[in-house]
Amino acid sequence: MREEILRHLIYSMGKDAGHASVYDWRMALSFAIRDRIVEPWFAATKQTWEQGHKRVYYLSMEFLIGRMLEDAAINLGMRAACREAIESLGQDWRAVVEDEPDAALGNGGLGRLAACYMESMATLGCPGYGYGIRYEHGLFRQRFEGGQQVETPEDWLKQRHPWEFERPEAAYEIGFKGGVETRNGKTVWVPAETVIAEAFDMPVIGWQGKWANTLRLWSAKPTTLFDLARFNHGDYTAAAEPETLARTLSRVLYPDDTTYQGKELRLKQEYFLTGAALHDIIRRHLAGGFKLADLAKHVAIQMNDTHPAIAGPELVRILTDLYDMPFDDAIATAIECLGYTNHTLLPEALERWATYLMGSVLPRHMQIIEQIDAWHLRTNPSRPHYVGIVKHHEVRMGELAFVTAHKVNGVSALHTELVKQNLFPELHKLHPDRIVNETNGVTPRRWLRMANPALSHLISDTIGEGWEADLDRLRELELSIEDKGFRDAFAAAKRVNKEALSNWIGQTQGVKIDPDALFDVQIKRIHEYKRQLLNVLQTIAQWHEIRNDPTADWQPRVKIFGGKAAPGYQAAKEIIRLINDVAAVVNNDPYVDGRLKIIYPPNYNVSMAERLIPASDLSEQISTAGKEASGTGNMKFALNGALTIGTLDGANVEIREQVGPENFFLFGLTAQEVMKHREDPEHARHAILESQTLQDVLQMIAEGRFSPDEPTRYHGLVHNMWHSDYFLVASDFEAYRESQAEVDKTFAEPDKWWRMAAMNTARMGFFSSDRAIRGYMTDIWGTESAL
Ligand code: 26V
Repeated sequence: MREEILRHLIYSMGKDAGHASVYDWRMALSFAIRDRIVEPWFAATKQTWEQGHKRVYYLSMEFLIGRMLEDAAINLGMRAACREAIESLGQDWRAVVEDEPDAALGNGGLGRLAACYMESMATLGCPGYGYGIRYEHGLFRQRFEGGQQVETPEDWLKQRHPWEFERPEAAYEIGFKGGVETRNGKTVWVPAETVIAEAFDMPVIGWQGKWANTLRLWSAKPTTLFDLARFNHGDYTAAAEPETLARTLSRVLYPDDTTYQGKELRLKQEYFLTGAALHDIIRRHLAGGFKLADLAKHVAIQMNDTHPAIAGPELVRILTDLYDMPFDDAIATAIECLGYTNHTLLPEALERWATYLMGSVLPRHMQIIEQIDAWHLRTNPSRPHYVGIVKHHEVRMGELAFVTAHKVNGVSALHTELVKQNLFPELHKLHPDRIVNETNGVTPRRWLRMANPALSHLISDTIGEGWEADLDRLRELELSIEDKGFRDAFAAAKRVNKEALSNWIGQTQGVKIDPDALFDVQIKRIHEYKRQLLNVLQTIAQWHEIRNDPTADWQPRVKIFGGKAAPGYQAAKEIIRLINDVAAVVNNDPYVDGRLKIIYPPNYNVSMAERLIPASDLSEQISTAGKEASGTGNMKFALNGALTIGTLDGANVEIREQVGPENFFLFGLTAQEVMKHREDPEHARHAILESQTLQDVLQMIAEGRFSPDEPTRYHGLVHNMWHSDYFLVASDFEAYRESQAEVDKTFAEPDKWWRMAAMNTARMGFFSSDRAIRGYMTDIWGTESAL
């Protein structure tokens, strides 16, 4: 490795060791690692062609990848060798690894899941491609100014990106707008605008380098470079206009996963991804010498939420308009190929496009959507009149995806039931076998082996190697849990991680924290339904109690928050500010004397999660029941030996089943009780009146105790608590507080705590993304491993 790094430093970077920066070293190391990926990558591609394996295509507007260097090194089994080599060259390993910017091409859970699934498909030898957009700017960077979120553009492509290969030969023209004509009896869409989708490929290497797949990201380019006539006239800005316009399509990721907004650019991005992907899929299929009638035998296409749901109409359009297949055969083929994963029930996040917009941007697709809707009604005459794809001048993308897919899946057992009962009850009745459950999973390579070396070594020492690809084997740890030596080692591994985190927080936040304190962590996008507010209200209550009895024996705690708010989501931004305001008061309160600290490092991302999760004692999974489709952070924490305080929501339900109810801090209303509670318009007032503590907390906020410079700052928030409280923070407050008290009590009994923590790790095997992908392969894709 040393030789190869030096070779790349000189010949790929054009630097000699004496003048190389950390960036140069990182590039040289990345290229040296990349060289080892190329061979298995070619081999996998070749085998897929030769053996005619069925291919899976995962279409997603988001891939939240994070850093790639260390992950690739781990999967190739060469992290230690890389580290030795780089250190022998006088460089600091962590500094080199951490020089890499996160590839943040996603908002949160849905995008990170796509990245975990790509890694598991490669690990399992499931021949597959991810298709996405090569956003020039990923998710915005977050700073705090006076406690408030400020967004700045993210710039991950400013430096060279060593993990991608540009493929100028893989390019397709993508059209928009224009009209539909009939020529020689054939329907022809004549677009008014076109752009080129150019492919950039990233290899995705599986565990032990046995298989590699491709993540193909599309970048938008103009069909005509610039207007030469205008340029020659000296009008340089106008000459570059077509270029600027085209590039807009892959310029930035939409940063809002909260509320659906019917923005034309977003619809264009969605079709840009989907159109390019489908052309590529069809080209590859035909190049293999297969017939279009056999498409579904060779191709499975998964739609990650409805964002690529134009795939149904697009496939029908290609098959009918371009290849003369009769409509009924085309729709049958499309349905056979397509699967649709639903990731949210929140009505405000469900996509609906105004028919005038769809008709203007994609006129031919609009016709086909109407045709599909009519066909569905014709073939399902009992369909109620109020059900359909096009209703009230809107195209409902969920219904479209449902009708054009042979399988629709939810992402946890509870969520899937709610998809059946609440989201698509009528369609479910018409197609009772279509909805299936595929509970989410996370890749143990990144989220345990890579992020938590201390615990990984302990696991390998205890049960031997190989658990990374066979996570159910963690159960073997149970045999050691009664062994005091093992529990001490488990606690020691956590302690190492907590010390590292304390140092990092000291350096970056300038706050000193005690590694012996209980580390209580809530990291995720800021959403009202995720109830960071509940957490901060309980924190205030805790602070108040300490102040009232400063000499009592309080369990020291560090409350850590992380997460971004969508730029336009005012309520979420207010919660961020409140957390920071409370932190400023609590962290400097002499009465508290360091026993309660609130830390909110800005710009939470995948890399920060990798730091925080292995160092956590308590995982906050406290959403209003029925609102969190699954959660995946919850899985990463429990796998790393944090205990969960949580509601019966999403995958929490299954985590609790797996680890055992005695190893989980459960509180709060159930999904059914939540619905019942909402029937009482005064539920919040009643709940607040029943809790003196909550009244006190709200009173302090309203009086400006945390915003002395502007006492009225949170009047709106407090008013909303009394009069609306849609997410039932008040109704769950006392239960949450009691549960937190139970946490403190348990943490004070290390013997009990570490038994519970180790049980969590031992029983989390089910939540490997390998298990999830196996489920997709058998239930939805009909594919087998090529290994
Ligand atoms: C919706 C929209 C609306 C249109 C504009 C852009 C945009 C981007 C994303 C979304 C959907 C967000 C849905 C989502 O991330 N769901 C999360 O999916 C996770 C993986 O299944 C799951 O664990 C989380 O519970 C769920 O909130």
